[in-house]
Amino acid sequence: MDKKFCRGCGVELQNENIALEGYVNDLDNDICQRCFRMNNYGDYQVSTKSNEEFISILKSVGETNNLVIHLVDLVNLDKDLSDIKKYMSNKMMLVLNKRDALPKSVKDEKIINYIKGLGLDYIDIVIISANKNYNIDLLISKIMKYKTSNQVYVVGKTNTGKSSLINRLIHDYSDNISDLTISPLPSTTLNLVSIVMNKDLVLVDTPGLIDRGNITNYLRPGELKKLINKKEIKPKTYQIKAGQCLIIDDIVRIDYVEGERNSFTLYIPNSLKVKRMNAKKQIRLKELSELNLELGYREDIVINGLGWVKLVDKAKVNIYIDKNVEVFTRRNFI
Ligand SMILES: Nc1nc2c(ncn2[C@@H]2O[C@H](COP(=O)(O)OP(=O)(O)OP(=O)(O)O)[C@@H](O)[C@H]2O)c(=O)[nH]1
Ligand SMILES: [Mg+2]
Repeated sequence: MDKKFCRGCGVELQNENIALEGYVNDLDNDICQRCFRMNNYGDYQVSTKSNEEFISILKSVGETNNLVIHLVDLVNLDKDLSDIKKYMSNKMMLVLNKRDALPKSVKDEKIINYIKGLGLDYIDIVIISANKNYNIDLLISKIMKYKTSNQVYVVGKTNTGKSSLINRLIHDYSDNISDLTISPLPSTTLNLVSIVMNKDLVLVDTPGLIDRGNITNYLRPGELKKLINKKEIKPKTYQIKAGQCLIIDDIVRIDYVEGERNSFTLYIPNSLKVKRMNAKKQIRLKELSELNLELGYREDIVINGLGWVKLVDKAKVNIYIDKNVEVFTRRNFI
């Protein structure tokens, strides 16, 4: 019998092992049980596929001459930009998603200037929101302008919103009734899924690369829900003196070790609770891995998958966080 693939995530369907991906009771179904449960009950199951499989899928995209859309999440910009390009030399357009999660006061121009400062090579850059339908018309016109054949791929890190974007395009620009599976968990899409938009355009969804340093790999599903930016992030500013610390939920602690009175502005999901405390009197989260950072003027502390903290003055800080989560500094993004 011919192989059959799930219409939601692309995995090969099988009716032999309920514990394995792609399981369906009946091979007449078009959607695997994992997608069905995610779509209907919000019951999320983590995938067991490896990043190596996803990398080889990306490399296969790299063997085509088709236009590639590199999708990144604006809240996790620097890390989402990394790694993807080394697997392909296709003509590539950079699309920055989740504009709705950034404060409205930030101008798109400022974001574009930040990207230009990184010196990356893309044929064009577009800022969009797949969920809030921002600049989607502009994006589709650019896809039609740059495509080199009928096939256009959407690639990126996991959770950047590739499937959400394609769903948006399917619903607004085609008669196709397909629905790709989306979820806040890493690795929702498991294989290539081709969507016929019309006779001139086939969009291909791909599994996102897993970023080992991203915090979403190390949180329980309940905690993960708090990280979803459903609305615009409301930055929280604290005036901090050396000797004080900020504790963000049970996730991360930032101790201000040395420096002048400084302003710390947090760009993190609104549902996370922040406490400012006296560092000496507080032992909370000190059991986590400790990282010492030294910041220059106008730098951010970026916590991969969570958000960032904007500082104005020079500072020495200690960060306490899960040892697998990547934390780094960059010049102020906004
Ligand atoms: N705020 C906001 N969230 C978005 C947007 N687009 C997608 N999301 C959310 O991002 C999460 C991941 O979306 P998916 O479409 O599953 O991401 P993906 O890139 O296909 O992920 P993989 O299949 O794992 O590679 C979901 O919680 C979406 O609701 C957007 O424009 N704005
Ligand atoms: Mg997906």
